[in-house]
Amino acid sequence: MKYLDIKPEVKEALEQGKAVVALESTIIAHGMPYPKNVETALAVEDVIRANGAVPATIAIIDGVIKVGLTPEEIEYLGTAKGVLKVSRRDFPVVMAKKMDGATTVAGTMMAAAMAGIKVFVTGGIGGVHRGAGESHDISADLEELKQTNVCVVCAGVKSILDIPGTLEYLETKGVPVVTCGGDDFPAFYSRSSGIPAELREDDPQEIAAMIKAKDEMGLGGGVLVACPVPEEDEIPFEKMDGVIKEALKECEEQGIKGKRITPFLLSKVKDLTEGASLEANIKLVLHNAEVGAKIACGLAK
Ligand code: PSU
Ligand code: MN
Repeated sequence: MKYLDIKPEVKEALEQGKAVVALESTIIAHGMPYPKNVETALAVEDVIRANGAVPATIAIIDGVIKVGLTPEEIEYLGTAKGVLKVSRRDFPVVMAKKMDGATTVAGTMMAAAMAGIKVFVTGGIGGVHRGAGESHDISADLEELKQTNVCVVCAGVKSILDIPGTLEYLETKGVPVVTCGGDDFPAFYSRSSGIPAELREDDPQEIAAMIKAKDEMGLGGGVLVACPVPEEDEIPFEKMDGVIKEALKECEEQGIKGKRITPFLLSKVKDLTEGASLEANIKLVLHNAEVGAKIACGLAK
């Protein structure tokens, strides 16, 4: 496919049935300030390699989906202006107009599936927004998890969203949700969202076995693995609560709508916590990378 360019190292690993882990680029272009964004992206790739898998960071450059970026391309994305946030509905225009794009969870899942990558590591996914009953604001990430066969490893869902609503939606769509390393479904910065996990499995090999069983049954769609942030890096739920209420209030006051809502809330939270959230964010992604690489190795066996 002329829109897909798989880096030689990644292509070779896939052909040989080796473990490959996809990584997203929204976190580089929109999620963290320079130079932490580039440093983190490279450090995450190192963790994937140290755990026996090949990293494939995914983004769109000049209207081509790059599966596996060079360090120079990561640096470019981390500094370039005007990089679009690309979810499923944005691909056609970005390809046709040969634009640059950072892929969301939904966008990265699509690209990973096209390349034949089964595991994808990120920080947090989008979900059902608070007040979605009125606004119908439900992230395309959830629909993608329903239809695209990729395992997404994250640190749960930020409480800028309606977390119970997000879990209900995933259940309705038939998406298996596994918590790895804690009794409760995690809330990104905080180890617990207050909602007990329906399914806890701490062994990445067992998670790989579930994914294999799902594939052997011919069930489509993804799997969501949620790993609580390491204890020493967490920001307690109560502490984040005030920050998130403030961010939601400003979002409403400023009349932010559509695809701009999530980036607005994320950057507000970052400002209000004065950098503490950034450190937690980096640590949780590195942790997810370790779990994701182990699952990918389990699948490659
Ligand atoms: N939530 C986070 N961090 C993120 C995102 C969400 O905690 O970086 C980004 C991801 O790229 C996700 C996207 O796929 O936001 C969801 O945006 P929306 O709500 O507009 O679908
Ligand atoms: Mn939305």
